[in-house]
Amino acid sequence: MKEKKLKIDACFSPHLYPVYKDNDSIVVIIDVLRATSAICVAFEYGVEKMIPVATVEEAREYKQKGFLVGAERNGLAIDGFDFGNSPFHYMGDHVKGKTIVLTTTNGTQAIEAAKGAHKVVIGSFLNIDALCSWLLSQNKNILLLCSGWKNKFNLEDAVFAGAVTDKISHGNDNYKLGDACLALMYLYQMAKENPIKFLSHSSHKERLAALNLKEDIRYCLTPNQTKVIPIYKDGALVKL
Ligand code: 3SL
Repeated sequence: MKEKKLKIDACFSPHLYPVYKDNDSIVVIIDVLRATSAICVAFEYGVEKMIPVATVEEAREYKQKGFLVGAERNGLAIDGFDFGNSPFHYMGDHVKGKTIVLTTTNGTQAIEAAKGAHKVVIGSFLNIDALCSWLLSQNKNILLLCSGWKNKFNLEDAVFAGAVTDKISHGNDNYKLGDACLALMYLYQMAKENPIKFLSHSSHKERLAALNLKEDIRYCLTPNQTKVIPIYKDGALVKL
């Protein structure tokens, strides 16, 4: 008898997550520009725990209780908090051993949507190879959840989901690819020669470039800066 294949699929926005969700998939949260990149950097620099929250109000309550808090909306750090959403804000000894609360426009919304899943992990170009090796070792269905922009499709998360699909399925026919991640894999194959150029007209890249965040973009698109894989457990992200 033929062995049943594992599934890998992609979901274009948190809003669509209820359509794709099942009880058995590992969900990879993707917000390449910039939340999941910033989270990977924070763990690389030794943060102990990150508490993702969906709203600025919740973030403010944590701040009032004395927590360190990162808060971003529409690409801008919000006044009165300790960090924004740039990976560079989380580089250095100041995050080591700390618990940091984080709210962002899209990334923490995707975590919120998926938090009841079997396992929820954080993906970015910065940890892509470590993430793919770990996913392969788990022998489970995979759902790539793109944070998008305010529940709409975005190109950079789509390209990353395509890259993960490509790496996982290359020479490996244990996985059955859903149409969404098949489409994103073809997209990645067009983008991979020069992802920065491919994304040059994408809405979020233009938005961040207008905010003078070109260095953030370049860094967030640089593969394999870390081997850490943040995982969601008991209401917080911790290092796997
Ligand atoms: O929405 C998010 O989570 C952010 O990554 C958006 S931004 O890169 O800070 O604009």
